[in-house]
Amino acid sequence: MTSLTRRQVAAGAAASAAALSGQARAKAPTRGKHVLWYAKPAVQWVEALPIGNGRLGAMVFGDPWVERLQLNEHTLWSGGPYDPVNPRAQEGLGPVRAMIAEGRFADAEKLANETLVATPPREMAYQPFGDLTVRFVGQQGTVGDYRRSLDLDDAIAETTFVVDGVRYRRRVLASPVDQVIALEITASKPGALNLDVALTSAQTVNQVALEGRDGLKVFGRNNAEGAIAGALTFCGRAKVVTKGGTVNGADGQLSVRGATRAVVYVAMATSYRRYDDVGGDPDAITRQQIERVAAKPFDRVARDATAAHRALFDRVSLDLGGTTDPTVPTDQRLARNETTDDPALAELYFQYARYLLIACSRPGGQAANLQGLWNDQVKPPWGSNYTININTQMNYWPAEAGGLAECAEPLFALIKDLSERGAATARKMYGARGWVAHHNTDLWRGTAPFDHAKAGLWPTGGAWLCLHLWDRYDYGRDKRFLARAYPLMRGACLFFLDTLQTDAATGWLVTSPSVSPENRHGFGSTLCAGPTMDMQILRDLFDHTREAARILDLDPDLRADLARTRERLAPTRVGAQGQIMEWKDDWDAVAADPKHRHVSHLYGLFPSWQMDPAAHPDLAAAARRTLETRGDKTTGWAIAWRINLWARLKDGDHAHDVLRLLLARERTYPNLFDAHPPFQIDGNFGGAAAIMEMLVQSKGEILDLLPALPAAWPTGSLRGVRVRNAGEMDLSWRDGRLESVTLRCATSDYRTLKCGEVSRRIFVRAGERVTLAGPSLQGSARAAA
Ligand code: FUC
Repeated sequence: MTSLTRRQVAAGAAASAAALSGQARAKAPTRGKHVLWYAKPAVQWVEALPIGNGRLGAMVFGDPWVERLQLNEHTLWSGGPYDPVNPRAQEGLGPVRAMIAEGRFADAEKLANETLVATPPREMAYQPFGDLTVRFVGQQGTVGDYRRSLDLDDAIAETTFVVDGVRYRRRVLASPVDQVIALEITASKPGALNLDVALTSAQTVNQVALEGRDGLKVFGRNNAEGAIAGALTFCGRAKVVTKGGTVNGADGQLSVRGATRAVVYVAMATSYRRYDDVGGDPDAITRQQIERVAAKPFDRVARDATAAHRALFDRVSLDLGGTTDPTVPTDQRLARNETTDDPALAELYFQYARYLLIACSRPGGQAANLQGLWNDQVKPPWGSNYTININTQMNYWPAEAGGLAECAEPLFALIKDLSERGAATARKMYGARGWVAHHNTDLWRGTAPFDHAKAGLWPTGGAWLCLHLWDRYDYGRDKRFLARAYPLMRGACLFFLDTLQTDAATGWLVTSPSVSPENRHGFGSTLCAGPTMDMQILRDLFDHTREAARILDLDPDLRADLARTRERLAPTRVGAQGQIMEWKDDWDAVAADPKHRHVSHLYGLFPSWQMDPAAHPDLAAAARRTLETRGDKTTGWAIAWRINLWARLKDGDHAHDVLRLLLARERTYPNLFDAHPPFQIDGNFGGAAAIMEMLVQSKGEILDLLPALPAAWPTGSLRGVRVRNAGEMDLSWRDGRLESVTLRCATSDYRTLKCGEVSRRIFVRAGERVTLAGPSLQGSARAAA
């Protein structure tokens, strides 16, 4: 039994954690296998457990004497509506382009910093909302039987322990149904709960007020960011509902005495409505939410929240053949995985990413930022913003295949906003039609080049995001969605039709100014014309937009224009070292950092199919060379990208080796958050996508089964995975060979199933379920789905 004395707690949570570690084994989990659990309270933020409903989030610490819920609300960012376009942009653009064409890259960068980079240069930052603190007063004695867990199936964080023979239990959830965070505290002995409850803000301008006997309210204004004043108001409310005992408010906190059960509900909102509208009424919103939920029994609140979560979460299951030792806490499993491979931990990591995406990105809410929706710092790393030169895109890599298409809705809403704000940027900066977004954006949808030219002056961020619109269509084949997405894709194309430059030496069309994110090419800058990645992104954008226009029977002239322009884009080429050339010229050998974390020029291999080994073995071989040179040891998200790339190269064992780098303490925190370091959630999502990519890849009508199955996962199954052309698949394998595959489709069409050298083309009717057996893909049991 783990134990913790009152005095140790008084010495601080750090001491309590230390006291618990290394003790005899704590209580084993009793529920399903999708559980993160710990034998000690969280001390560091990256030990706390995340819950979220797509709008509200909390990190749960689980200290026995002082529970802390660090709170977030997805629209609480610093600053307000602003236009970051540099007023000197049109004056600087021509000279910067000319300097790049002349090879005067450092001069171009200097001038670009003065004339093209955003004013102010920094985007706004995602903010913490505050804390809910619950102090257990007057408790004495030793803590025993301590356990803190997060059940991914139920979406409930739980802390249990025993003091003086009384069992205490806390359950915390974020309800997408009732739009609150709820903390339930129970004691096994009637009347044993004595609690002080406080609600605080993390913003500078705030006030706390009591509301009646059992309510608290915190309200204020969001922080300014540099010269941009805070334009948002916010309001948070807490309400306590008890069984037994009394509740009273004094000195800005609520006191619960002698209760057997207490439930604290927290509602939070800001006045944000849109990037140009801050007229919401958070006071009215939170009042209504809190009054409504307080009238509902907690058990129903919990049941409804879990049901809403499971409606998404239960769609996909994965079994990699490992077993979970229920006596080993998750942080210890992570440590052990460094020496002994734990397939069940990869499984947990996969499902955790799906849990996180559901928790931080739901229809109607904001897209997942660099930290999803969990952030405790007013100056978070990189503003906890949307970095759209890889990170935001990676957040959504597992959405489609992972059965969470709805969770990508906030991304599509973000792209829509960017297309509106980015149209002004295209016009003012470039004198161009269409829209553009550079490498970063924020709640206010800034689309100018942020930070500094060497990272920010990259015009293809919005174009890359459009791949996700196409993917949504390609997976779901919903023409209404395509009709919604098409204007955004079209606008992205128009910008490039107006701004592509002709390379004097080759006649190719190139982007300029641009960068290959964020790598210096060895000639004094990152600035360049026509980096390989841009050309690859534009090839996809043009192809998908043409195909969308064809399906929707629109814009024949534009289609022809895109086809002509595409043929003139600078090609992806193989350089002197047998590598994919990162730039238009063969500069890789003189690049400043040959091990750079970004592998932008391999976009063509993943997520794109432009270097598909089956269709372009020469390019795939060169991509392998590039990957070998870059190396596998890098930051969290960059490791996750590499796993996907190795999977596309069909090297399952190498992909698995790299996955093990991700699933180690250097790149994963105790709460299984990805460590860039610091925490950045993209690696979680990229890692999950890679696990699926190792097991099934779908391209057009081709479904490649077990394309990169590592020897470490000889037996297992993946059920409910989504494939392109409106398909859903279950597959199982044994001793490294396919056992069976079942396909259910919502469209009637041919599908080619491939497994190693075997391939079989079958017609699957909409609503039908087809099962094929074994690695030879024989038989075809058909039934109504
Ligand atoms: C890009 C990356 C960094 C980091 C940041 C948020 O700039 O190069 O590694 O992930 O985004």
